[in-house]
Amino acid sequence: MSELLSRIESPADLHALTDGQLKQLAQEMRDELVRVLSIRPAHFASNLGVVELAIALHLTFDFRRDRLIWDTGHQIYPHKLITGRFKSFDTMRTRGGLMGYPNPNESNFDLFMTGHAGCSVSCALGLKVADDLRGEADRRSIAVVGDGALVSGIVFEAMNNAGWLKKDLLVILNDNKMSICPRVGALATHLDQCRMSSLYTGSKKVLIDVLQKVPLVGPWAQDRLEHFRDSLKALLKDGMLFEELGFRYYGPVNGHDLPALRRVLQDVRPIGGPILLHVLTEKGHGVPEACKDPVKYHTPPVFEKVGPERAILSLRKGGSKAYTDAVSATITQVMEEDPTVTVMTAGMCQGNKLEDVREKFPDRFFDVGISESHAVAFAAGQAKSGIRPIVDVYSTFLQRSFDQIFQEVALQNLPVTFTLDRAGLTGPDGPTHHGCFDIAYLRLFPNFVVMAPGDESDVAPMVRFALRQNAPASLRYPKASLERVERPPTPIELGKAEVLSSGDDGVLIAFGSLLPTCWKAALKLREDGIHVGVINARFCKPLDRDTILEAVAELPVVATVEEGTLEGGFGSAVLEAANAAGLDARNVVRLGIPDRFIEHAERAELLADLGLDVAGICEAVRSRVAPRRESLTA
Ligand SMILES: Cc1ncc(C[n+]2csc(CCOP(=O)(O)OP(=O)(O)O)c2C)c(N)n1
Repeated sequence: MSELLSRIESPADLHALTDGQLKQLAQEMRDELVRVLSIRPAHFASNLGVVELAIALHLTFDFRRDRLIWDTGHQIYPHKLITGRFKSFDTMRTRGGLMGYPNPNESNFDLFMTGHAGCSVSCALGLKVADDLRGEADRRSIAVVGDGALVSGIVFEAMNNAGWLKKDLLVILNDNKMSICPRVGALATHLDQCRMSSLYTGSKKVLIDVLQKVPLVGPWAQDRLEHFRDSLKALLKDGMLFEELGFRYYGPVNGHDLPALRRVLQDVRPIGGPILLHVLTEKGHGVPEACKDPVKYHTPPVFEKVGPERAILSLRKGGSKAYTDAVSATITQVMEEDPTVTVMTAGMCQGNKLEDVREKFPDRFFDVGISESHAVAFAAGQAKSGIRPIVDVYSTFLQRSFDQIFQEVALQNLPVTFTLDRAGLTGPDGPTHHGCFDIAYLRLFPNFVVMAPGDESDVAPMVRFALRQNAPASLRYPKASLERVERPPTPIELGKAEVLSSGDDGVLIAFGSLLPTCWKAALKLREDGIHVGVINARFCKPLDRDTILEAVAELPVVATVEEGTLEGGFGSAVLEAANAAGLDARNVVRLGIPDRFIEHAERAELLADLGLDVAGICEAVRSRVAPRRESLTA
C-alpha cells in the first residue's frame, strides 16, 4: 500500500503531511523498496538506511534551487521516490527504465551521475563557488557522503580546499559503519569515537530542558552548558579531524529520528561556512534480515518474502560460477604456493570474491577502502621491495589510478599484476560501471603487458603468467558466467595468440571475453557456407604481429572483436600494426563498443544492441563476405 507515497509527485507535497503521516510515508517508502528490489537485484540495504534523511533534506531545503549530491550514488532510491519517480520505480535498472544512480537526464533533482564514490564534496563546492560568482549566493550546497566514500582521498582534498575557502557548504556524513563490507581504516576509529559522544549530546539535551524550566536561570545555564559541551568535545576529540580541516562539526544525530533530523537541519541551515553534520544510520533499517547481514543485502540477488512482512527474507540461491570466482580461486592458489604474493582490493572484497583470501592470508590481503590510486602506488612500493602484488580492482574504478599506473608502476617498470574485474559491459549498473576503457588506457604505457583470457581455461595460466613477468601486467575479464571453448591446452607465451581454427573467407580475432561468442558465430557461419577461422588474441600488448598481420595480408575479412571501446582499443592496435607494416588494412573490421556512453540494461541486451552477440558478429562477416563473393562471380 502506497497511499501517501503515490500522492507525492514532488518534494513540495511533503510539506502538506503531518508528523504522523511523514512516519507512515517512511514506512511506505521502505515497503516499496522491499517490493521492487525483491524482484530485481539492486542496492538494497544502503537505501533502507537513508529514507528519513532523504525526507528531512527535502523538507528543509528546496532542491529546485539548492544543490544536493548523493555519494555513493547508489543511496539515491528514496530521493527518487519523492522526486516524481515513484510511478516508474518498477522500471529500476531495466532497459529504458530508471537508473540505479543519480541521473540528470531523468530529473533536475539529480545533478551528477555519482556511481563512483568520493567526488561529491568537490562538486558541491564547485557548485557553491559558481553560484556565488553568479550572484546566487542564497543557493545552498549539500553533499551526502557515506562513511565508505569518505575515505576516498579526494574527499579530503575537497574538504581541505573548502575549509580554506570558507564557503557555505554542508557535508552530511551518512555513517552506517559499513562500506560494502565493514568499513576499514584508521578513520573508522575516529568515527567510532564521535559516535560515543552521542551519549553526552543526549544528556546535554536533558539538562538544558530541565534547566530552562527554572525561571531566569535558563540562558545562563545554557551558556554554561555550551561551555561544558565544548570542553567535553575537546576531551573526546569529537569531530576534531573535521574541525582541523576548517569544518564546524555537528552531531552525531540519529538518522532515523525524523523530527530530530529535521530540527538539526533547520539549526545548521542558516550557519555560514563549511559544516559537517554527522548522521548515524543503520544499513538495512526496517528489515531485520538486512540489518543482520548488510554485506549480503548490499546488492542481494532476488529474494523471497516469506513469513511476516519484511521480517524474513531469504535469498534465492543459484547462478553459475563467474570469471571473478575463477580469478579469486587462482589468487588463493598462488598465494598458497608463493609467500611473496599479496593482494590489494579497494573496498571490493565481496565483489572481487576475496573473502577466502582475507581469511587465509590476513597479513597479505589489503583492503585499502575506496582508494584505488593509493592501492596502485602501495602495490608499487611492495613490488619495488621484491613482493609480487596483485591489484584486484574493477576496470571502471581503476580509472581513478591512471597516474599511479603511469608513474609509480609503468615508468618504474615494476612487476605489479592487475586483475581487472567487470571489464566490458556490466549491465544494469550502466555507464558509470561499464569497464569500457581499460584496454585503451593500459596499452598506452611502455613496458605494460596487456592480456585478456579468451575463456575459463585461460584464466589460471594467465594469472600465473602475469606473476612471472618482470614488468607490469594486466588481464581483464567480464562480469559473466564462465564459458569454455573445448580445445587442447596451449601454454601462454608472451605476445603469442592462439589459433583455434582457420577458414578461407576470413578470421575472427577475439581479444578476451567474446572468444566463445566468436567460436559460436564461426560455427553458425559454417552452416551458411562461410568459412572463417577464430583466433584467441590473448595479448593486446605485445601484439602477436606475426599471426595477426599474416591474417591481414592474406584473408579477405579480418574482424577484431573486443568488449571495450573501439577508440584506441585492440582493433586500433591491429590497425596501427598493419599500418606500420605497410599493409592495406581495408579488410579489417573492428567490432566493439562505439564512441558513446552505453546506457544500463542486461549485458546480453547491450551486447545484442551493439552487434556483439552471435547474430551481430555473423551479420558483420556476412555483409562483407557476400559482396566480395558476388564481385568474384560477376
Ligand atoms: C571509486 C569507487 N570505488 C569503488 C566503488 C564500489 N563501491 C560501491 S558502494 C561502495 C561502498 C560505499 O560505502 P558508503 O559510501 O559508506 O555507502 P553505504 O553503501 O554504506 O551506504 C563501494 C566500495 C565505487 N562506487 N567507486
